[in-house]
Amino acid sequence: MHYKHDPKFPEGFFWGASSAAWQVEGATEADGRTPAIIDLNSKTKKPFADNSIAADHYHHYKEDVALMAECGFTSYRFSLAWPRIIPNSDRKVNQAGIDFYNNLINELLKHNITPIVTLYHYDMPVWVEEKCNGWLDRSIVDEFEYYAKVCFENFGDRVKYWLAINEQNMQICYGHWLGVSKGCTDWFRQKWVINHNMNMCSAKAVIACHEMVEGGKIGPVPGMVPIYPETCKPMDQIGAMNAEEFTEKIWNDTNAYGKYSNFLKNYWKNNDIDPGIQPGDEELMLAAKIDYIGVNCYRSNTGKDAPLDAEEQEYLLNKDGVKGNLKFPVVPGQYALTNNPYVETNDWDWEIDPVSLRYTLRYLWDHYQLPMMIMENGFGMHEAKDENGEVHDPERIEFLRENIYQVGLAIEDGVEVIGYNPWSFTDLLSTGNGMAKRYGLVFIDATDEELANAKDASELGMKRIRKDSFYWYSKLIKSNGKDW
Ligand code: BGP
Repeated sequence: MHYKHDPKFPEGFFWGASSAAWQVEGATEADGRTPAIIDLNSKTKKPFADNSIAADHYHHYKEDVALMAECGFTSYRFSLAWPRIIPNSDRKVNQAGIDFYNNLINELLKHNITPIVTLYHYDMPVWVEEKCNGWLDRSIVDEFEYYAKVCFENFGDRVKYWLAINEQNMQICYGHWLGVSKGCTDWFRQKWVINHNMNMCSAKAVIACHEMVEGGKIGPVPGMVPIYPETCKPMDQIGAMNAEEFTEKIWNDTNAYGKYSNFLKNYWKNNDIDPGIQPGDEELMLAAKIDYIGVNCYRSNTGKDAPLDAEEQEYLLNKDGVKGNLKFPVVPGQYALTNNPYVETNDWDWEIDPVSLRYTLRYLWDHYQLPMMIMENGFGMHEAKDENGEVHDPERIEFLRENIYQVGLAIEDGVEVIGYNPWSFTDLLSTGNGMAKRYGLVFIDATDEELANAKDASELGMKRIRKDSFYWYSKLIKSNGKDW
């Protein structure tokens, strides 16, 4: 790739990385934390994704923050574990959970690293699932609002950037995969009730944040996978638009405009779907004005027409890292996703397409004109130490360099981007592939087998090893994006 010019990043641009509690913390039984639904999901899938140790960040947070500071971070995006903060249905706040996050936040601030906090990243307490039937019962809204308020009250004096619910669109699109559909008897229809309940939770959190956090900013964090049409055949363009609507646009429109689009309302009407909107809900959504959009974007997809008589195919994600195992979805009458011959793929069949990040930023800016901060972007790969105990990851450096370059171009295009937080700082558990799919700038010296067999983290060293990408990223961010 030839760089025509050096992209310029604004002064004060946030450079950091990203994580989520259940994927990085471990210590699932420590200091009063109770089980989360994702713990159980992991255990029933296979031991590899068992999160009881993960990267053991819970016990290594000081060392991890020191490494972030050494790298030159100015931001760090992480999530709070709801079952650490409110472990039981009596709603009693667990001081030990508050202390852990206070310590982490204070440690970050000591090193001038701005905390960016996600309220919810897939770890609903089991007690909430039992009480509210997951996201299905409307009572979830009260529980979530209460939890959000506890977080704002305890951390809002120091945390000014908040995110409500991670990748709500992906949770609805892939509800079976992420455990959201548990308890549903008619997922086709009930997912829209769940979606509406999630919107109510977000709206309550947005409003409470503005009321309780001085100078607080809050937004959504959609999982963006931009869709290119496969050909210039007019119906492929409509297929691509449909794919975009049903995988991301419906959610972005709702978040940005505070109301459901005609596209979605007509879809509900035509399919006899009642999302459970109650009096006052639409006013609440409209009043919940988001301040910015957190953007997760790793790749693109390609869409085409799927006629009404096409054979339906469920989206089968590649869960084992053997190329070719992914199966694209076909939704008769709406769209099909398909292979893009112009981009390479990684071992999980994810398109390697840095231009898609510029495309996403341009697209979101054109539609919504809200500032954006990248909250996830990164390269998952099989990795191990070499014989010298070092980890060389030229593919990741290449991926990050090209993606950051595209962010720079988007900024030149006039898009307001305020930060870049790739996934992830240390290695952590991939959603479905544990440590077999690593993303970190820092290697965690533990394999899935070791994590599965160890009684607890103290049996393993959990040593942190800086990868080559750590040094490369450090130079880049210390020069505010000039030193490639
Ligand atoms: C995002 C999630 C993250 C993370 C990432 C990578 O959708 O917000 O939690 O897991 O994807 O995905 P995976 O771990 O499946 O490679």
